[in-house]
Amino acid sequence: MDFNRKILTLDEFTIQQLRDFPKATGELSRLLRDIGLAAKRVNVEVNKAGLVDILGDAGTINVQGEDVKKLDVYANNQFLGVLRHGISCAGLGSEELDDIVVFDDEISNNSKYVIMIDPLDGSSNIDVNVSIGTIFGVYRRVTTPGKPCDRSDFLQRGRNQVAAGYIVYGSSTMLVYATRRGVNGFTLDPSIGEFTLSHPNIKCPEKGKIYSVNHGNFYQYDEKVKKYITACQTKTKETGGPYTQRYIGSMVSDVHRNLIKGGIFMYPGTTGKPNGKLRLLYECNPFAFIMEVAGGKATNGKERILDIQPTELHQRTPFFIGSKLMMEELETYIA
Ligand code: P6P
Repeated sequence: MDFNRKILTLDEFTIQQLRDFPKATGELSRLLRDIGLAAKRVNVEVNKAGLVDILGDAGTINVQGEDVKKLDVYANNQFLGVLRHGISCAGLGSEELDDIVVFDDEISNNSKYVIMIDPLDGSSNIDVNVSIGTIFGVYRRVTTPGKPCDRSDFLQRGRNQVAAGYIVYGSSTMLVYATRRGVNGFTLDPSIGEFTLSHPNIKCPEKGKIYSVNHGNFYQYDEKVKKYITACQTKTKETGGPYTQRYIGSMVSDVHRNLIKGGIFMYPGTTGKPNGKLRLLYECNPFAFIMEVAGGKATNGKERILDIQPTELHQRTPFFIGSKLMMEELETYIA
């Protein structure tokens, strides 16, 4: 019997990874499987969002001051519920919650990890059927297991992440996650209800021809950023172009596309929002970790995203991420 089937489920893959680390406790593998379970539940609702009355505002305003859509709330509760009842997570920080949630029970207090999550990013696109996603980062806690986790466990530099990933609820539903050993993508097979390995060992092409930015803010960007964007628009065959502009306003989809095909995604600071719009801890850090493992780069325009010491759970940062050589060209404009 062929025991080396190529089509591995997420569970089989994470367990197989354990074989390479016999001393591993399996906690991280269980954590990733828990996330996969919650993602499958969210996927069901996202897929039928157009059919049932789950659209529309939940009537509340989240910490971002944005209308909360019911699907945001549902997604947050799914991940919160699965992780709280799992055995691999001591607590969680979420875009949808003002403060961290400490899973203060004996098993959770002995867990090694905490999670930062954006349960449903791009939710403003829900009503118009544009792909949306979940983004998460896994940190080893700095406080001593055995006691409840605290805020210091969450305000860590992104380079401390042990794993990070995202789910894109699109034409197909994919879960992509990275550890320091590599980036792997799993596509949900609805016929068996399992994420199956479809994109092993993802590497971001060193060069691409896609640049992603909201041109609507162009005149609010720093002059050096404007110069780079203009350079992207005037690339020729001789200078590595021509480039194409792709931006759907859903970060998970935009960055996923550029990770696979090569490209650069930018959400710069503007005169109105000098720190940009995107959140460091649960949007930028996870993607920066994934992109670096895949061979790309991610900065705030001045320093490596993963080196930034956070001071607040919901702090924003300007964000530039993508193919190594494109990021290095950007740096010649904005250094
Ligand atoms: P803008 C979605 O609301 C989001 O947080 C990201 O997914 C996306 O990249 C960005 O905002 C889009 O923002 O200002 O260009 O509409």
